[in-house]
Amino acid sequence: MGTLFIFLWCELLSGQTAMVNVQSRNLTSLNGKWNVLVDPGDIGGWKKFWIEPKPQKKTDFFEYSFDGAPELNVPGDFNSQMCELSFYEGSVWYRKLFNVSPKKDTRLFLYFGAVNYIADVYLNGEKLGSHEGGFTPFQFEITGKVKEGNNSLIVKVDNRRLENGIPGRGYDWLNYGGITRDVSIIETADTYIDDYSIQLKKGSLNNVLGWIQLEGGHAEQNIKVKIPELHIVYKTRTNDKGIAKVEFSAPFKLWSPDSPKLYKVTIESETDSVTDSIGFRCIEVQGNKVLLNKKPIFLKAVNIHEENPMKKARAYSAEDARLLLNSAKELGCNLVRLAHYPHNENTIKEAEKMGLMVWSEIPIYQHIQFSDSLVPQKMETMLKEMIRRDKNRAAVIVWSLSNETYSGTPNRNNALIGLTQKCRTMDSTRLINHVTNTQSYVNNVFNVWDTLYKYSDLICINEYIGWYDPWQGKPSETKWKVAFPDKPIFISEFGGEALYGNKNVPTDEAASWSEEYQEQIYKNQIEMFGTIPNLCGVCPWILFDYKSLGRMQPVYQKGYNRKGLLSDKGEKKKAWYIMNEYFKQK
Ligand code: GCB
Repeated sequence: MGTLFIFLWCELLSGQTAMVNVQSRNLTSLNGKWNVLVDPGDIGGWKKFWIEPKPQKKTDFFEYSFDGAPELNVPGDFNSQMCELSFYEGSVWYRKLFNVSPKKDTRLFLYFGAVNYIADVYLNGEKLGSHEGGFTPFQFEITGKVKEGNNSLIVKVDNRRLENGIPGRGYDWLNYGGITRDVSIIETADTYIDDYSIQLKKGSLNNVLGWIQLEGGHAEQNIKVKIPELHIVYKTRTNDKGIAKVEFSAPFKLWSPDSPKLYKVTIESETDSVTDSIGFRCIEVQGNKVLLNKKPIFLKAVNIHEENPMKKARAYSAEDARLLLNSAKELGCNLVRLAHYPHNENTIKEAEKMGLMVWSEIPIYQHIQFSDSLVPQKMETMLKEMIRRDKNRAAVIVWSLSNETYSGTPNRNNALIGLTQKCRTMDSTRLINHVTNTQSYVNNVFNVWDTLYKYSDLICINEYIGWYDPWQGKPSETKWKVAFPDKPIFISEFGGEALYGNKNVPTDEAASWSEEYQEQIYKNQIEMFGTIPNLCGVCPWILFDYKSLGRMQPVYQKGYNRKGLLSDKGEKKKAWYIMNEYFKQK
């Protein structure tokens, strides 16, 4: 087995406890109603009976109880489910009672799709562990800890912002807290298929290069990878560490937005078997172009937050995903930038089925404390968790590692350059980007530079000319000075705010918040796009108006960022039609 291959595998899995890849697993859902105790004063931590069973004697002091406590839906954010928690940032304790009958020679894991932001997890009064990070999955092995019959699972969730959190203290979206994604029990064989990577080798249209990892006492086993539709039965064997390299070729019909082909892929060991739906495609940058399956592609993108505008809640289900993604399709997109954190798995899978490429990012956003000693480790863990979950999804073409971090911040460059290198060793097959707004716009000359661009496959620029910055000449005469002029340029954000229905008012001032003002920004931006060298795509900010505590303009915003092309009720603003027309022409 090649040393390079072992290195890639190790980078991705190192430091992780067993983390069962949940695709096609036998899952027992713990979704549904959970009892909750809201804990604004943080007393649950020292009143330890919160995590213990009921008092035994009548005289036992007993001030708090999950029995009879209010209920919240899991998955779901707590802010949208109880009006007194609308803007809450603090602790909420959740409890679920459940029954299991553990079988002999099987292992059980407790899986959380995501909890925002810190989760402390207790099973039958015993602490299983903690997890930090609001948008990636985690799990604990509960074999031998879970009892036959009744069990009590308690999760303390704390969505308070932390100075050294990721994201940090300041961000422009609602801090939805809670158990926001699925909770399940996974049952596996004693030695089980823990994880696998089955994707095309970088630059190839037909060679698969990947690996399989078994976990458990019986490490060395015969393995088969089957793709029935292509009559593939690839045989290999795991080594004494449970690892097998996978390398074969096949005449794949490639995944693309026009033809989002997925194959049923089964991996069989002697003790276990899993089935996944996998697409095969090749994404690369050559010179100043982005190539999908070796053909140049213009990235017609839109930014999306993980919020269902109709429910005014954190999105999590396949239905929520379809609402957001169908709207992106209708706009004419072939790519969705899932801002600014990894979105739920349903979104990735639905996008993959409907032929939308996905840009996935970790929430290294603006105010990160790079000089805090804990931050580098947190960044790396989040990156690993994102890649681990979605590395087999063909739709994901970009790992984006940061957004608008400040170039003058101490340790920022070292931390992010290091992270980029780690990311390339974990997965070299996708594009890796940083988004910055290290720029100046003077006398109609746009100057773009940032050390991070050297390490980024695309030059990704967020700019809000016409909104935060006034035009300084004719958009069609904008001049560009770009460091690293040979790379493709992607406008990852642009736009301005308008309240839907606010029409036919003076259009020449931003303060009018009119649809016409926003429409004009889009017209000007499109003229300017014509001046950008190596433009490979554009991505308006944003698809729907969305909730944000920082947006409290009392007449027009009222707690919403109004840069949506669609209102929070899904109504099309005038700018929507401009963007739709542009994408049709591209
Ligand atoms: C940005 C940020 C995005 C904001 C947006 C805005 O540059 O990347 O998260 O929400 O601007 O609306 O100002």
